[in-house]
Amino acid sequence: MFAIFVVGTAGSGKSLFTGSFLEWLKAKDQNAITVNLDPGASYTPYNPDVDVRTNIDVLEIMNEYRLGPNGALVMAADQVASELDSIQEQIDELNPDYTIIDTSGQMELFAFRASGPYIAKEIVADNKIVLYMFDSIFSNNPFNYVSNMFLAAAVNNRFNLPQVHVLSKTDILPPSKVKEILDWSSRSGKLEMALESSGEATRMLLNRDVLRALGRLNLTFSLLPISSTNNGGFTNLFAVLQRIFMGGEEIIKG
Ligand SMILES: Nc1nc2c(ncn2[C@@H]2O[C@H](COP(=O)(O)OP(=O)(O)OP(=O)(O)O)[C@@H](O)[C@H]2O)c(=O)[nH]1
Ligand SMILES: [Mg+2]
Repeated sequence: MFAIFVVGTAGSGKSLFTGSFLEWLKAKDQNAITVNLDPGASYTPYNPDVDVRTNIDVLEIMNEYRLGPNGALVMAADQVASELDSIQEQIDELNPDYTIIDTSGQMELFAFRASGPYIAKEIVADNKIVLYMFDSIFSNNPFNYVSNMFLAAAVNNRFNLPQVHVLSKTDILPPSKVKEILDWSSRSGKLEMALESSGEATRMLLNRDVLRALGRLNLTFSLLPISSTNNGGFTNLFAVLQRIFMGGEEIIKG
């Protein structure tokens, strides 16, 4: 089984991708399922095969422990760890080849508390990857793009799994803008030039240093462009996943 943990900033397109990629895989006769690990989701654009909300109810936590919405979400995220056996059992029963795992809306609840990395480590799978989403809209200027690289590096540091990076919602931006972001992702010189042409000297220097530090650690991120509304880029993404599946290849290093 190939487990794909979909991680990204709030609203970056994790849930829609989970649903669209599931349907795409099924249309290709692949045996795929979805797992919702986001206890705070009130709606998911797919019907999860396995769902933490069955046993974890954020509203109930708010009432029982007299917590506000954020405190309850934190507690709910921590409770996800105790669901591991049940999640594993349900996945095993379905016996899929691909398991797409949608994670918390607020990325820090999944990536930076203990339960997310614990679940990712303990779930039994032949291959596991983190699929990190760069939101097209958020990554649309060079400063935000560098921040997103930094977040992707932090996620990699937490999970220590092969990480694939996608640029989501590419249908929203004009093709020339998509190309510009893809150029930043494949050629850090282009990104430095974009930072420099901003005219914001102090901010530029800070971001350029962050970018160079990531480069020195070999953490550069080649982005695969996708769209979950028209399935753009899914064929290419699937080919990359299959290469990892076959070869155990790690592609954090761009
Ligand atoms: N046009 C377009 N819209 C998208 C795409 N992917 C997601 N969206 C929209 O972006 C918004 C957020 O998408 P979600 O899939 O809910 O994002 P998410 O990361 O799961 O969000 P949270 O779980 O709330 O953090 C929704 O309105 C989606 O319809 C895409 O590829 N193209
Ligand atoms: Mg979501």
